[in-house]
Amino acid sequence: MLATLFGVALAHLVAGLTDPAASPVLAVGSQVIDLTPTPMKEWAIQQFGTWDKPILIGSVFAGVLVLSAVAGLLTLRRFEHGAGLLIALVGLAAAATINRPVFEPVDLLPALAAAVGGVAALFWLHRAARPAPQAPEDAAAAPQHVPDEAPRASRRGVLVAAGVLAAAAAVLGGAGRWIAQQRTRISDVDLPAAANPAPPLPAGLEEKVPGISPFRTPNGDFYRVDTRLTLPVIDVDDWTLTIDGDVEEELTFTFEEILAMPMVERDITLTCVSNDVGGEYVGAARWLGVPLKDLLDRAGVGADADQLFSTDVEGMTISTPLDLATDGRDALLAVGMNGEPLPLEHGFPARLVIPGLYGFISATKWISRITLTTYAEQDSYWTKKKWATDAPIKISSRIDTPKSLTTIDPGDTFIGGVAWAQQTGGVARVEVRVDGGPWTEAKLGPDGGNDYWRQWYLPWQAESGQHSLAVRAINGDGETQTPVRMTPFPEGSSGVQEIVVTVA
Ligand SMILES: Nc1nc2c(c(=O)[nH]1)N[C@H]1C(S)=C(S)[C@@H](COP(=O)(O)O)O[C@H]1N2
Ligand SMILES: [Mo]
Repeated sequence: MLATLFGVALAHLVAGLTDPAASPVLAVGSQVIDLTPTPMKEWAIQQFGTWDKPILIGSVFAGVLVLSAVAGLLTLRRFEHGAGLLIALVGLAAAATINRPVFEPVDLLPALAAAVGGVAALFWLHRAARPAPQAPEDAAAAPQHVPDEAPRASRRGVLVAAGVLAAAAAVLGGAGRWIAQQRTRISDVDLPAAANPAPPLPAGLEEKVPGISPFRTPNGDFYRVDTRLTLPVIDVDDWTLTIDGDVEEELTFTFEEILAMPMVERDITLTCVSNDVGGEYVGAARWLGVPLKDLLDRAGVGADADQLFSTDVEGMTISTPLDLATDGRDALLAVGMNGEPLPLEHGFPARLVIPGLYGFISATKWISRITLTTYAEQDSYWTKKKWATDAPIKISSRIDTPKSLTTIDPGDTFIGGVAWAQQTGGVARVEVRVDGGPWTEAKLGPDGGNDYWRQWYLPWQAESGQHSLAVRAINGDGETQTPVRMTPFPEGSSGVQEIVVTVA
């Protein structure tokens, strides 16, 4: 197990220098993600939330360690057998690496490092664990008699070797991570000012209503959803965005060329199709970017396309209905988020942000290509997995405070939260229902525009006992959030959030 740990850590270091996603455990983990059936993936997201990835990586690691223990036992009989099993494990990781959408031969270096490092460490441990060698005559004369000192000496040897390997593994693994992070130089990026800025965002309700989501989500708190287990390494000097397919002229932009285009600033709420009623996968930010229309107009969209098929730097694909992306809404190629370059987690150096559509059909991070094509011709990652291709964000509302299943003090308090209804006139009204009574109109927070969420609150005199609280929103077109429950798959959850709190 130690030998494996060492091999994996050495590989992680090498991956930090080549491509972090080619680190063996992560390559296998990504393969597992891609092979997991959608219902099971949704189940994992519901169960583990944002812990889904650490749990996945932990499980792959645990499996590898169990097999490594078997390799260790085999080594007791014959070194070659244990080493063979380790190499087979590395072979699996290499296969997963080759199977990635973007594969280059250098991506096999981490696996090679894992094999060499793992087997060398195993050999070393194996030797350390062997009884001290006897003089040839002794060994021949009394093979069954092992001197007392020998096992003790070897135990000490194993402990020392184990300690050295564990320490080396920690240093190598940590170094790999650090190197990978250093290679993307986000701080070197200077964002231009917006030619078309957004008005100042009014102060939110967070001062008044403790526990409510802040009107603007800080970048560090913004939810993250993607299929990646590692963040890509991006060199902005090498990064380009290509627009191709059914266009009059195929175009490729450098990051510098993108930054030189006129920028707009927009306040837009982003949410995930996997967000369950009352869930955390929603955030609101001020985005700086180039209108998607400007880029498409330059390339000249052909007559046949009905799909924007975008590809990220790793080959991940996302499809967007062309008619919706170009119907006049503020679809952006964003480079800035809340006054900073996009954080690496959120798509540095550029991503799409399209109001009114769930992120899985609109918000391609680390984007590198936009292909104008048709749904008949090309299926994106989630289309292949039978998720909807046309998925407008449903009218939604969430209770932030009080928290479900908590106990609060009796007396004057607030029920509060956020609601969103993009591309449908925004949130016109929010209503709260206490203990199944009548729907009562809540007070709305400041207006951040129709594509932005709205904070809301209702003063509440909490009396001792158990209470159920429900919320629903009504959009600018007068449409009320449906009470009909739907699961996130295949086109987003629906239903009214109802929570229970105890007042004592
Ligand atoms: N390259 C890439 N972009 C992606 C994804 C992904 O897996 N890969 N996930 C999408 C999904 S499902 C959502 S909800 C949003 C989330 O964006 P965020 O992580 O910045 O909140 O990104 C979208 N863009
Ligand atoms: Mo999503």
